[in-house]
Amino acid sequence: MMKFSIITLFPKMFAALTEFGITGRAITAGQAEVVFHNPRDYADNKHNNVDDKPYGGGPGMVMQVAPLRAAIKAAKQETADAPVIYLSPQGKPLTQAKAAELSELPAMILLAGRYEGIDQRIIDRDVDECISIGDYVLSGGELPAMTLMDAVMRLLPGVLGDAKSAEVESFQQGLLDHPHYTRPEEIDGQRVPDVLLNGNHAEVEKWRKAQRVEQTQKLRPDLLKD
Ligand code: 4GM
Repeated sequence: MMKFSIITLFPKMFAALTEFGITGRAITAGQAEVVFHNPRDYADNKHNNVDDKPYGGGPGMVMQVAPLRAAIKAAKQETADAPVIYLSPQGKPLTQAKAAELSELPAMILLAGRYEGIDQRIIDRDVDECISIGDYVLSGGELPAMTLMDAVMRLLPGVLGDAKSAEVESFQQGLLDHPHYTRPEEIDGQRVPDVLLNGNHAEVEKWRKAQRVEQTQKLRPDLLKD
């Protein structure tokens, strides 16, 4: 059982992950648990504000230390020695290898920021690791947190069927997937490759491997560099 503790101002966004598909089933089947801590619940002012103007001026707002630190503390009390991971464009890139590494942990605390970011002192003292899902900026860390959770959850034992588990291994070999086809054999003049119709399993596997190498060479040659 993997426990994800999420620090977010918008816990409802996570329904996209917790209520649908393979990730939803992982939770109902007890392979993963997701709990939320909302910094808003720890705000000390009467309007429950959790942001303030940046020192030094400039546009936008910054998430304050106190409510964020209180939410992290509450998460830590439930999950001793879970790393605090901040989703940020400044983080180390999320890769399949990183997801596999994280899937070995019993728990993690994911910090999803809003506004222009969080006070640096949270990063300096409370955050163990910064992870980025790619070189672009989103309006909050929730989608990056869900992306990381999905990548990790599908690697947990029993979450995917045996067939799907083989697919996971395929990316871990550093190659793209091969093309897929289903019925009918021909549609609008487009035929399924003959090799897939012959029932020769060894030939099919050989073709798929060749396709994976070819697709990777054509679409992502950077993946073949080493
Ligand atoms: C800027 C600073 C993560 C933006 C702090 C978070 C993209 C990623 C945010 C922040 C994010 C990423 C929130 N956008 N590339 N937006 O992983 O928390």
